[in-house]
Amino acid sequence: MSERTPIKQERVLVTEIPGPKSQALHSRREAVVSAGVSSGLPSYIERGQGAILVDVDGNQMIDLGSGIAVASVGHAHPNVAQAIAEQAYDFNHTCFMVTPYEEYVEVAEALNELTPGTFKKATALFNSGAEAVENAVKVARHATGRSAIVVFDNAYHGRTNLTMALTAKNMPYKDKFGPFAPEIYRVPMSYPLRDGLTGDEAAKRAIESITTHIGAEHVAAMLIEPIQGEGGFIVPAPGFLPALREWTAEHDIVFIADEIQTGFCRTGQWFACEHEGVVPDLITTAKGIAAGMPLAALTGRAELMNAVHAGGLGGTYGGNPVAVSAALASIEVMRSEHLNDRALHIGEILTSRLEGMAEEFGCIAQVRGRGAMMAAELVHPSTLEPDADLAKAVVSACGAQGVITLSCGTFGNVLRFLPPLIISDELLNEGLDVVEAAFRSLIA
Ligand code: PLZ
Repeated sequence: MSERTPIKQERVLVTEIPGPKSQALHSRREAVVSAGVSSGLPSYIERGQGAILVDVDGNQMIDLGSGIAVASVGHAHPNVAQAIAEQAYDFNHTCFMVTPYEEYVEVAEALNELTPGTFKKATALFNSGAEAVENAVKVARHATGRSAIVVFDNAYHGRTNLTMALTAKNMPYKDKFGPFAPEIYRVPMSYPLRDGLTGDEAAKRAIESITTHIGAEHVAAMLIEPIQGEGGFIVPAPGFLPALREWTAEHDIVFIADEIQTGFCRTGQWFACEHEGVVPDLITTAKGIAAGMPLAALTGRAELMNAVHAGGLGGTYGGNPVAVSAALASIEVMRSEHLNDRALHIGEILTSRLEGMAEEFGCIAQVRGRGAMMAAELVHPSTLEPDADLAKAVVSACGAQGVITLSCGTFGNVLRFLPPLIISDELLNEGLDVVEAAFRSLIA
């Protein structure tokens, strides 16, 4: 394994992207893979290291998406790769519900310590973000005996039946996939660019909606992403989250922070809630936790987590030994390589470069985000009318030049950046040069 040649951290284009081998693989795939699963950039990947992905044609691409905020410690980090390999040789599976193992317990200890809140906590492990969210709802309903769940405009929480119901956007997530789970209520989010409200005003609006339409006493939980991810990297106005946290506490409503995209150093804190000192009752994590191994967690107040009867939570693979070993190695890398500081530094570069582009190109209405979770919202100049076509065109022009970027947003008009937190300034700036050139060529 260690005999592999290191991948130089540089962009190298040897063919068009996608190249001929990728194109051939793509035809093969189209014959056998469900058309319901699509790929943004159909360049087939052979290897990756750090912030570079190498495709089957030998193109080295700069990854500014980290596989949607997952490869935070970089691709194939040697410590993580070694932990995975060693665990694979020890054992791959027992099912924690059948016979347990220490690494699961260690991950629970780490999560209970790292997540906000000094109270006694407990953790349960799962396979995917959606599963962690589903279990958060199960725990909140079980512990409170109430059924209503409050979610927000633009929210994204997953693709399973319950989490589709929790997710806001119809296309592509929900269209014709219903009927959906009941007792889910959507209220307005704070979206400073589009509603112009302060955090307090936006919180008041949301609370009024809950009080009028549901009644606080029926609400089991309020579920919120501290910075909305798929919905458009929407950072609520300051004070919005603290006001909701306070109100939910007054009404014994479980406050659940979905930190699946924002967690694990992504925003320059272990968890994005910490930027405003918000302490959730329950917190869901996944993605960055295990550098790409499927692992998700639900962590929170012990009295809630332990209210559930024995055997009420679980699953065959949840907290798989290889995945938890990868998580322990990843958390150690985050600590030893000071990835919170790196995320803040990356955020400064992204902000100044994107602000520069906003000055030059009238199509950027706002640059926002925190740390290494930054975005530019694209509009038709001098209006707030979303320009989804431009976002799509920029992503595709960057892809063709070997830079992987992502779009998001309720209106599909947000260009987002989620680079691996170990990316060098040089490589990040080179990626952003390509983004800037894409804007220049498309706007002309
Ligand atoms: N909660 C906040 O960001 C996953 C989804 C990509 P899973 N986001 C990427 C797509 O189109 O499927 C996500 C998230 C937040 C929950 C989830 C769901 O996590 O691991 O994809 O189930």
